[in-house]
Amino acid sequence: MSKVILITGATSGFGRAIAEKFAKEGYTVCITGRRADRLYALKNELEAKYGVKVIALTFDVRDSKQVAAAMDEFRKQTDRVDILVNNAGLASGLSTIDEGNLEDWEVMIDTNVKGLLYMTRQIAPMMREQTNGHIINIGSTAGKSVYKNGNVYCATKFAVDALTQATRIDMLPYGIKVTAINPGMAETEFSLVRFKGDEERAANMYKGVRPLRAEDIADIAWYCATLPPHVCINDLTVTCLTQVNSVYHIKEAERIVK
Ligand code: NDP
Ligand code: 8X3
Repeated sequence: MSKVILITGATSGFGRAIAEKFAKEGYTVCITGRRADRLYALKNELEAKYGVKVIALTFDVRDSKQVAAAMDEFRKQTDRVDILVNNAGLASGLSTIDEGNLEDWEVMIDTNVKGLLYMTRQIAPMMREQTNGHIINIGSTAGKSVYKNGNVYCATKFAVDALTQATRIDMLPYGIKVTAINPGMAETEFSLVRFKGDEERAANMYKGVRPLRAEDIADIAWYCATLPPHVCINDLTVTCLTQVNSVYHIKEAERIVK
């Protein structure tokens, strides 16, 4: 029987790349997100390309009832789960606290923190029953150090860091691995979403930089997921070559090359 991975936010960016990587390696892949058209296009593509089973579930991670209904459907389609990747997330806006937009705050907190919790609450008991499984939370360098105007987004990623540590403690007796992958700058739809569709502003973020690609994160997730049973990466921070942390990076042109 093939192994099963469940990925939130698989309609673009890291989640999509992780779905492709694990499908290619023969996993049954459960892809989720709100955009049904993209989800079903990806399901068809992966099934045709790799001959694996793909379960597509359309729901909003912010809604605990939708999450519960989708996970009921997931359990109808498979009786096990090997990996949960809590990836769905976003930044919305970039401003100082005193000028922050309350709706942006709600969206980030509800998606990045509460969505991750709702999913974990549904899937951790399955893993506990199996006494086996791996939860991979996508954090961020923004969850390690705070940057100017990053306030609430950073706070949600600090929360992901805390919840990853807490989940590892709670799941320890059951042999469940819990890993945080904390990427730095990566060119996905992240900035387009943060800047609400402003393509020029989004593209500007990566001007003169060679950022991480979604496929880099997929390869790292694969590495973390395929270590021997007794080995667990707890926390992994990864940036492109010219980034130190969420505060400091240089442009490619500033790099000294012989
Ligand atoms: P993308 O915008 O490309 O992908 C985000 C994914 O999350 C989409 O599939 C989107 O699907 C899904 N999503 C967002 N909101 C919801 C929701 N309410 N319910 C269900 N799914 C949702 O960005 P990335 O791939 O870059 O982001 C993935 C994760 O990586 C996020 O947690 C982000 O914070 C984190 N990250 C990103 C970095 C970067 O620089 N790109 C660096 C560090 C961390 P849909 O819209 O269809 O619902
Ligand atoms: C995304 C990376 O630096 O834009 O988490 O916050 S950053």
